[in-house]
Amino acid sequence: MKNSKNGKAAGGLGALKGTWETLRREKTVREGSRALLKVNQPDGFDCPGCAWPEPDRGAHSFEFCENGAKAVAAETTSKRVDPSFLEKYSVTDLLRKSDFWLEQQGRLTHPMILEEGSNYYRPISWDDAFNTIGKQLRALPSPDHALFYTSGRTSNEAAFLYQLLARRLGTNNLPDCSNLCHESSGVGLGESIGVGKGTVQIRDFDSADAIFVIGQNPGTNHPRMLATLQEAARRGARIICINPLKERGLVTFTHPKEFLPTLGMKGTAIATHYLQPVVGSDIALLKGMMKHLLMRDRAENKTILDWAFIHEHTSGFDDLREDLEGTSWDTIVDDTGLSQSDIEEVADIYADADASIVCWAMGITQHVHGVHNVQAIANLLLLKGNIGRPGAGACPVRGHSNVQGDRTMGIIEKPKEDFLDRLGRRFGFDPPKKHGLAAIRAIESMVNNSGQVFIGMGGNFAQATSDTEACHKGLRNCVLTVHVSTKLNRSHLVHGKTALILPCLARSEQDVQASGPQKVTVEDSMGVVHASQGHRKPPSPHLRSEPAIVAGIARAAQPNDHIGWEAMVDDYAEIRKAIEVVIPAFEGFEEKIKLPGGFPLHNSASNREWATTTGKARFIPTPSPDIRVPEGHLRLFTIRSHDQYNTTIYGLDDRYRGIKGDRMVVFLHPGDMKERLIEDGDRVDLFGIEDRGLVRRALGFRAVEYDVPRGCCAAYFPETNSLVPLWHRAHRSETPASKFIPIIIKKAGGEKT
Ligand SMILES: Nc1nc2c(c(=O)[nH]1)N[C@H]1C(S)=C(S)[C@@H](COP(=O)(O)OP(=O)(O)OC[C@H]3O[C@@H](n4cnc5c(=O)[nH]c(N)nc54)[C@H](O)[C@@H]3O)O[C@H]1N2
Ligand SMILES: Nc1nc2c(c(=O)[nH]1)N[C@H]1C(S)=C(S)[C@@H](COP(=O)(O)OP(=O)(O)OC[C@H]3O[C@@H](n4cnc5c(=O)[nH]c(N)nc54)[C@H](O)[C@@H]3O)O[C@H]1N2
Ligand SMILES: [Mo]
Repeated sequence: MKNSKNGKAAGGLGALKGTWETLRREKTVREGSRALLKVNQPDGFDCPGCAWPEPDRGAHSFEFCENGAKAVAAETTSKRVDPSFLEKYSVTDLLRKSDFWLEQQGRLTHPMILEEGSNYYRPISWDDAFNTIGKQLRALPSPDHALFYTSGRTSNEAAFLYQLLARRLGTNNLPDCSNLCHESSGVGLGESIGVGKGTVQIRDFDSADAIFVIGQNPGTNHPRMLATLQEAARRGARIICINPLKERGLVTFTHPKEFLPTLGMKGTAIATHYLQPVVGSDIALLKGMMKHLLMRDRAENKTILDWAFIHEHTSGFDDLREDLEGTSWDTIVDDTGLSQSDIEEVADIYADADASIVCWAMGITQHVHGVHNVQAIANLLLLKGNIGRPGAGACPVRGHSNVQGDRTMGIIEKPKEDFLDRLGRRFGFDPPKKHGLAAIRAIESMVNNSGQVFIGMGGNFAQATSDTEACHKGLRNCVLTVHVSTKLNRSHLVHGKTALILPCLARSEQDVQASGPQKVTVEDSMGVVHASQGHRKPPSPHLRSEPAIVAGIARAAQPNDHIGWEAMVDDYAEIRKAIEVVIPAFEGFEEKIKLPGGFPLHNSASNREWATTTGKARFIPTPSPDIRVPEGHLRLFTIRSHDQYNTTIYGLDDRYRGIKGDRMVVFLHPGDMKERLIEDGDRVDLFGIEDRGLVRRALGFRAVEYDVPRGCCAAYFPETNSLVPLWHRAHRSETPASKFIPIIIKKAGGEKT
């Protein structure tokens, strides 16, 4: 098959070239390269790329990562979106531009307002901007008409102040990007093992015998993880990838650091086994593996499962066994499209490994049955006691660099009562108890005119969520939309009656407040908290830090309030003192972040303490979902290209998948193409779920023959978000099911592009 035979190793020279081209395009070769030397260093700033931890943070080792470099280049760009730019382009002009073009225009420099009826943003002073927001917030019939969205780049300090602002005003409406991302992991693990986070540390990868990577594409999205997998592969660990699409980064990899010395050598093979199940069939596959474990355990005198662990630490084993016995191999083979022997082969590796880690990401969480997907993984781990011991555990790999920390800080629409009690006691008020709205419900509230003020702490809500049309309608219904941003994006253009852009400092920039230069803290995917400090001169003297912006809004909304916002902004150590009191596990915060590698937060499951309803780790049977689609339909899953960071489009190539200069592509199985008389390169249109008489569509894609299972196809987000209705979301976690969208593909006129 054409594109998948593009067999070079991931990483290597391509990664070095990709970085160089981005630095050049952003006109930041000098600045950007200098900033790169401070990424993830003990005295430097946390990489804004992803949440994968650093192997040895204390040790001044230069960790190269192409996508981290692109994120830094995007921040350090010498281009600017200043008042003269926004005088030249009206909002209507900008709406016609692509997301790629918007991103290319550079850093925002001034607070800007779009007044009711106007088509142009104009500069506004910070005081006037805050007063505009304060006035609208005060005018709401109830604080529950305001929505406070967070994207996961926000620091712990900013996130803590932001949730305090929402709650002090009286609402728990704190939708955030985890609602679109790992929410299914949080809900699933919370019920199974009593903590919604992963249980491994980076050092566990040094001693795992088997590492499963399910529904994740680290070559593009967590490139530093490939270095970890490379080391594991070299010492002989088995690496089993489960992914409908053959991702090149999981097949072979050359570390860019090693490229020059090893010039001409082949990369390291990463996957020892690569299974390509039908999209959405992971539960069936995992159940197949577990059936095989049970079978072998019976045949081999109870030596396969960890019986001591099961007896001492778990509940619900009999229910799980019954569910597995009731699931036939025929159904499993039918659902997954794999053979029983393929599944048994990887089950044997798991059975014979002393310690196994299971990693996963969006291929698991973004399904209607996303929570059960996660619980099936937990069941598999628990059967062999693979939680709470070295070399083993659950590893949901987070996306945004501080998405996990934001949650720890209280960015959640359903806060726990003890958290609210401590927050109320520390700040002398009664926080609201009524649960608030998560992301998709926030859209629904804006569509029906209940949500009236939308404030985005980072992110690009208009493009990141499902049902683009509904989301845009909702945002346009608002009386006020506000975005705290570094770069221009579509959420600034799909606006409420009045709109504000509040430009903020980025990670790599120096943040000076009354008490001097400040540092902030973040938490990585493995629950390690550490400091981050920018050193670069900000791109404009008018930028403010995220904590200062939150405090500015708070002051304007409640001018005479007793909360000491100024003191906390003057010296962020004061924010950390408050965090220490409100959030358990942060005792001695200020001292602990002086440690170069930071400090790990207590994780009860890693210590085999089970904060679940039964007081034990729970086996939770997962019914096999119906993954059939109507006749003639394909299962579309939406993915990221190598040149994007979520809605931020850095470029139009997807190097590992062999795509150049085009994002409007759909990856198809040759059999599905033939059946529809579609040839590689043909133009096709995608038609989504029929929804109250409306057929959703995404038009003008190019068909690309690819190594995906029959009946499945893939395309990039956000271009395909219009195909996902708001109600097409996971049970309980409510994450949009953007990895399983039943669609019809039709040839558009048949001409080649
Ligand atoms: N460069 C870069 N880095 C990023 C991001 C970015 O956009 N660009 N985004 C960040 C964020 S916020 C996140 S959450 C992470 C996302 O990281 P990933 O989860 O790796 O991102 P996706 O592109 O959504 O890839 C999902 C993978 O799951 C596979 N998949 C799809 N459906 C299924 C299924 O049903 N079963 C299985 N087993 N696999 C399936 C797809 O083929 C794909 O390889 O990356 C973070 N890092
Ligand atoms: N179909 C489909 N949809 C998806 C997904 C999918 O796989 N498929 N993935 C989902 C996932 S996992 C996620 S996490 C969401 C992402 O959703 P979001 O987090 O809302 O989106 P991003 O694209 O990451 O946000 C980019 C914007 O953040 C701003 N920004 C960048 N750095 C900073 C900073 O330091 N501070 C501030 N204040 N702003 C900053 C910039 O203005 C930039 O334009 O998208 C989701 N949507
Ligand atoms: Mo994410």
